[in-house]
Amino acid sequence: MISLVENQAVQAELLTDAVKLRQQVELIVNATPALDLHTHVFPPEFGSLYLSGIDDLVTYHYLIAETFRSTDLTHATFWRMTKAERADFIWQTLFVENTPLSEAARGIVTVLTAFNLDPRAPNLNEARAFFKAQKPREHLDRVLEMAGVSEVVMTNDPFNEQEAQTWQSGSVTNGRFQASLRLDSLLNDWETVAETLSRQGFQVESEISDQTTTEVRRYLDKWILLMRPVYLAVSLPAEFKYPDTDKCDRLLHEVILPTAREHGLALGLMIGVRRGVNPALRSAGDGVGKADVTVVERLCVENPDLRFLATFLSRENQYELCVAARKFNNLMPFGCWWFLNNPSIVSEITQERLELLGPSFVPQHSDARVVEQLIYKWQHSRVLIAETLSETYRRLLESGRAVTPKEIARDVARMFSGNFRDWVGLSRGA
Ligand code: RAT
Ligand code: ZN
Repeated sequence: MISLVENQAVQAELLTDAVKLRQQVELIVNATPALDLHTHVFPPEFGSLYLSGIDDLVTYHYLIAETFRSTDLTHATFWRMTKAERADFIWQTLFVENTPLSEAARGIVTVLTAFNLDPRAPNLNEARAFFKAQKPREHLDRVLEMAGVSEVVMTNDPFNEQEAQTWQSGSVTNGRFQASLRLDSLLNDWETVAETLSRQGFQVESEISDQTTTEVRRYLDKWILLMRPVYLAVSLPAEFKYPDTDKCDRLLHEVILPTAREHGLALGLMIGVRRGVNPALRSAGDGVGKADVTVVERLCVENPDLRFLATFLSRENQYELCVAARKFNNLMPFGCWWFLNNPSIVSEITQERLELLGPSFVPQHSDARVVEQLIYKWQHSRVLIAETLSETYRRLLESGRAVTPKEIARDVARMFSGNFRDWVGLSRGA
């Protein structure tokens, strides 16, 4: 990363020239470390959950969905292939027979270029050899450095057996990987969870009795102690209502909100997914739906002592989320989630948020699953955030208020990490 000019006089200089202003914004955005508040990456101690290298990159579920738009291959045949065969097939389809124009495909090109690998290669041999030669821990350090990411927040599911075993083995030590306790199974698939909890010796029933809520609470307390999450998180369907009359609502009211309160944990809400729209695509088969932003307003008004992080999947919900955040200072909008993480939409959402909220939001998270994705997701986002921010400062300059490099650095640091750290009570050590 480029180091910032430390000189006090330069830091305090008023940037009255639009070209110089833009250069400074780019420099500062590129040099400011980001705390990535929502990812699906794991450090190497999680064994096969640590995803890295060309086969994991090319078989990203975003690219699997795109591949089926350019092939006649059946889903069943594709799923019968090994991971390496799938990667070869996707490479051939999206990168050799077609031009990698989509954002997820361009991301692969950015990663290959970052490691001096040929993005026009006829096959994956060179890339495979390169990634195979890397030592996981050193490679991870290098990737985080290249991505300009100081810390990442994982998505941690205690109902995933492999993950649970790693936590229980006591081998989780990597300080740059923070945990977030994911509640999807609990809130969206209660019947399965009730069976699992019973097997683990918790006295729960399918019906949500007082004993059941006490036991679920005991389960969560145990995992909070083990994982030390920086927040609780859940993704919710587009149809999510609050309040409601279903089991999800009872668990939310009687277990999740009290747990967040008593542990002083923020609750992350990711709303608007429609799971399994096309089951034949498996993990690539989820879709989007327009949700109701007033659910978040109600959660905020009823729980003024709790802090909520929120992101919506539908483009149509973004403006309403900004307006809700203007009304509730216990609501922190974050990121351009999943199908929104495309240049045109990231620019639009970032501008909308700056106009309505100033610097009081978190512009981006990566949602990376494979560590090297951090490189492209942050590189692409930084370009867009710098552009939008420059334009915002330029308008301010036109109105008669120039900014200094010091002020820009303060704003960017706030958006890239400070807002989140303050929200969840993470120290500013990194
Ligand atoms: O963006 C993604 O990778 C999605 O598959 C989901 O993981 C989503 O981000 C989620 O956290 O549910
Ligand atoms: Zn995610």
